[in-house]
Amino acid sequence: LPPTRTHMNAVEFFARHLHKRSHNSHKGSFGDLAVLGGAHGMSGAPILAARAALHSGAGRVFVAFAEDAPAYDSAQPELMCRLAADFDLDSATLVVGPGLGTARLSQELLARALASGRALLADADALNMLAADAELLQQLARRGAPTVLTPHPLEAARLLGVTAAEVQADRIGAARRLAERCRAVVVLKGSGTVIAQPDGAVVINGTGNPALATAGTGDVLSGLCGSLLAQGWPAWEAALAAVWLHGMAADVLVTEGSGPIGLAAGELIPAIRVALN
Ligand code: NPW
Ligand code: AMP
Ligand code: MG
Repeated sequence: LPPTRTHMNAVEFFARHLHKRSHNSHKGSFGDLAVLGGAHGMSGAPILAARAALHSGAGRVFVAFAEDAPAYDSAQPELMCRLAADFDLDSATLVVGPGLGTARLSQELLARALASGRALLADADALNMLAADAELLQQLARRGAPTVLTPHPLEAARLLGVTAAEVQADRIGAARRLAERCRAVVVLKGSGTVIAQPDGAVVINGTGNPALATAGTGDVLSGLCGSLLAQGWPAWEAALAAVWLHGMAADVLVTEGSGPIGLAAGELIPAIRVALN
């Protein structure tokens, strides 16, 4: 197996992969992203992901709600809100899962999303539905387009058919197994997030802190990573960059802001924007 890297040289990495915006670029130059989520009572999750995507540079960001689509997000009217059933899933890079629920309608949406030829990030309830349906999991592994999975330890455990304690006992092994089985880049979240490729390459992220242990931070990460995919970053580099930036934003907020207690996930978004710029 390739060696495990415990950190990356961020300055060198971003100098290589983050390109200056050309003078004549336009919104079409930075990709379209759609976040599919938001079953009844969980609209906040895809909105957080979409806001994170907007502020990390995607050209156009849609929120495709499974249910209860609002006309617009009054705090972020730049986002375009749609009902997922009416959305052309081949028209954008996709983040699937934040607050999506696992009902029949959501399963159908996930199957449609997996069939799209666009880059796709699966998180949260998309991972829970994949864990419960071998056919969907096969469909995932057969995808031709770039695919990223962002499980937390319990979501990874459901996918692997083990307990969260077993995942935590061998985080590198669990991330590698999932990446190999799903033929996708896997981001196993939690303190010391592990990013793994199907060929066994692994990086352990060095940024981030327990201020992130609050609802919605995973949704922000999925939107950020999806935004980089929409802007044309390859899956591996998008995952490494997103995890590093997300953790760095939390580190800056804790050391230069108001300390580790009480961070709200949405506060990460302007800090991610600053870190990226
Ligand atoms: P415990 O408590 O230790 O037994 P679930 P979810 C474990 C949406 N959201 N290390 C831990 O288990 C999401 O997008 C909506 C170890 C924890 O209790 C999903 O669609 C929001 N264990 C849906 O809700 C904001 C860890 O997993 C359990 C771990 C359900 O997602 C919130 C939770 O897992 C949320 O994002 C770690 N590092 N991390 C909104 N504003 O609309 C997690 N665990 O049962 O899959 O529930 O992650 O909350
Ligand atoms: P989720 O559980 O999907 O909301 O994702 C939580 C996010 O917060 C992931 O990016 C985790 O890696 C991060 N996170 C949670 N707890 C910690 C911690 N103690 N240290 C560093 N990152 C954390
Ligand atoms: Mg989550």
